[in-house]
Amino acid sequence: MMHKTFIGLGSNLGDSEQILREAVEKLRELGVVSVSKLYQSPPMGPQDQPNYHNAVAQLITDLAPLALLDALQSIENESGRVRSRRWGERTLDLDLLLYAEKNIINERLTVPHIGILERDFVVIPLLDLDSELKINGQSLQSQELVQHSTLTVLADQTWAD
Ligand code: A4P
Ligand code: MG
Repeated sequence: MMHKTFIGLGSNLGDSEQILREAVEKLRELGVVSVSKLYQSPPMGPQDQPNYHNAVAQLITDLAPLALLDALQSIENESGRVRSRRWGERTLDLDLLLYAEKNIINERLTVPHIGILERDFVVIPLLDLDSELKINGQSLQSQELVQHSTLTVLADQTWAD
């Protein structure tokens, strides 16, 4: 059975655009992928770190949630990710934002991903992929932060083609 999922992509170390492009290539091995525009976003958390490149991918996959998380973490590790401080800089961060309409809470996974609705670098790319999207009945389009975006568009939705 196929499931519609959304993956948040972020990078603020190295050649971020290239790193995100390679991550999308690897996601294509897991199912059918479409991507949002590519954005630049000021850092949430410690301010003494570079701006982020952010995007969201829609992935239609038959992987179960934890198998998908394993795959995402493998891709992060292959990109040479080094974990530093909380909310700190990283070469590649892949977050499982949404998995079908599921609510999941266990030791390894919280879905929907925590803080989605407070992060313009997640909400705005999600809207590129589905302008009608709702999370737990809440319309994304109507979120206040959509009107006060801090994002800059770096490239249109063909950036990862
Ligand atoms: N985990 C639980 N739920 C999930 C999920 N839905 N998706 C667990 C992915 N992982 C999930 O993650 C730590 C653990 O979370 C994993 O082992 C997994 O089992 P991590 O990626 O190693 O840690 P992290 O990413 O450093 O977590 P943290 O500190 O919560 O960071 P966030 O929330 O990912 O935020 N500013 C801008 N502008 N753009 C960004 O993309 N990203 C961050 C990181 C900070 N500031 C940013 C951005
Ligand atoms: Mg993460």
